[in-house]
Amino acid sequence: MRNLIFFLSVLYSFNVCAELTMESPRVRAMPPSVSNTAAFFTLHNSGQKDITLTSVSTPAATRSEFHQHSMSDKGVMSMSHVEKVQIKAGESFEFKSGGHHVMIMGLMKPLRAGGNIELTLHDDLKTQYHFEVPVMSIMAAQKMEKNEHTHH
Ligand SMILES: [Cu+2]
Repeated sequence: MRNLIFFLSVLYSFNVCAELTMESPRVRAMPPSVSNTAAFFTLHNSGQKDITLTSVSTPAATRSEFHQHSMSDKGVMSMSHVEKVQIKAGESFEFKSGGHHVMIMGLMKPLRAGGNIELTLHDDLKTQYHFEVPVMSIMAAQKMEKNEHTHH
């Protein structure tokens, strides 16, 4: 019995990465002249501990960062780099247009709708979470966002 418990606890520790799941991932296809784009998704932390994401990387571009959009008093939208994104235990966190997003800068080649990119999220404990994010036309991505909102 003791061995079984040990075995289960080892299994459990290997399974840590699966505690962060990604729903509705999408990255916007851009015209070839535009070298930046943004990725959106909802993250769910099914684990017992909060997860603090500190950086993001992708082989599809030279640089990527967590960004946040905010509205000034004058109604001007601007975006800024976010150092940390905390996904609380048992909760979801939404990256959406007008809010948090993954800014992808310096695309190696234009993204075509129908393809996908690899995105790796890194936390403060150096755990890496790998995801595949489908490339969508802006219209398809917006349609998905609308559907999501009517669901909830
Ligand atoms: Cu941005």
